[in-house]
Amino acid sequence: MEIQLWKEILDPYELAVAELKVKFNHLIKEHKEKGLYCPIEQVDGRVKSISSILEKIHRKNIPIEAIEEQIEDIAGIRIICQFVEDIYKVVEIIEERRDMSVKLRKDYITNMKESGYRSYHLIVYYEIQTLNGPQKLQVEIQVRTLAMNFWAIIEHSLQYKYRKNMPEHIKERLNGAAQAILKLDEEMTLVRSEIMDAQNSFRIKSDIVADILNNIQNLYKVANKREVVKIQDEFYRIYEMDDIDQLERFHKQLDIIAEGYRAQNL
Ligand code: 0O2
Repeated sequence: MEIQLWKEILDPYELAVAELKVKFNHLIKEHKEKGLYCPIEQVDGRVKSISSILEKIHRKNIPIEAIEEQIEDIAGIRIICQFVEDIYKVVEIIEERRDMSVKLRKDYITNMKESGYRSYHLIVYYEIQTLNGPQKLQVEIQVRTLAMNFWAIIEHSLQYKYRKNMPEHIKERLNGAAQAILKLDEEMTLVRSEIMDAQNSFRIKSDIVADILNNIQNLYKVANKREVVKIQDEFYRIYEMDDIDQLERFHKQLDIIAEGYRAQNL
């Protein structure tokens, strides 16, 4: 097939990948802004390379006119989560969305592949708008944990290096690593609530600190400079105590002081 024709086929998939990355990243942003834990840690996407499509056509004996119907992963989105539980939450979110519909699910988490590969795959239909009108495309969404992703990336490069002839001792090592990843994800699940608490307190603390610094900066415009320097020193003292209750108390007092100045300047 001519390069120009490949471009015509692949361009809409580029658009689908770009749109979906924006949408899933926006979901992360919305969670953050509402102070909610987001089951999505990171989003990535790609359009399958022509050589990889050709390899699949050859391997699966796909007629050239059936590429778009039979190759379901021309557009690929990868969603990375922190915990295994988050994967199922993400699947639920995708199932409830109105801008895509699920065609197929493959749960390689409960049914680990022989290679040791684990991930949840969804094939969805997603519609894009082009000059020629709407076009419904298939997109593969892979959902996996950070640990599963680490394993899959390494194994994928080794598969590429060795093609079909991966040495037995490397296969064994990869299998051992896959078991270790399984154990790691299980261990992480056991401390999930602790980790989420820690991440939550970190977020609360940085929001309070940002608010305090903003208030101090505004005070410089309206209050006596020596007074503000004293407040600033008090903030550093409390900050170093690493006590969130004290920081919250200081935050409230500073709000009252700032409010007083605002009222005076009306
Ligand atoms: P790339 O480079 O990621 O695009 P097939 O693609 O024929 O092997 P099928 O039934 O079409 O199989 O889909 P399947 O098994 O769900 O796999 C699709 C994609 O999942 C693969 O795309 C990989 O990205 C990933 N995957 C599946 N099995 C493995 C595995 O054992 N190891 C790793 N690292 N990834 C895997 P492609 O086409 O291989 O390539």
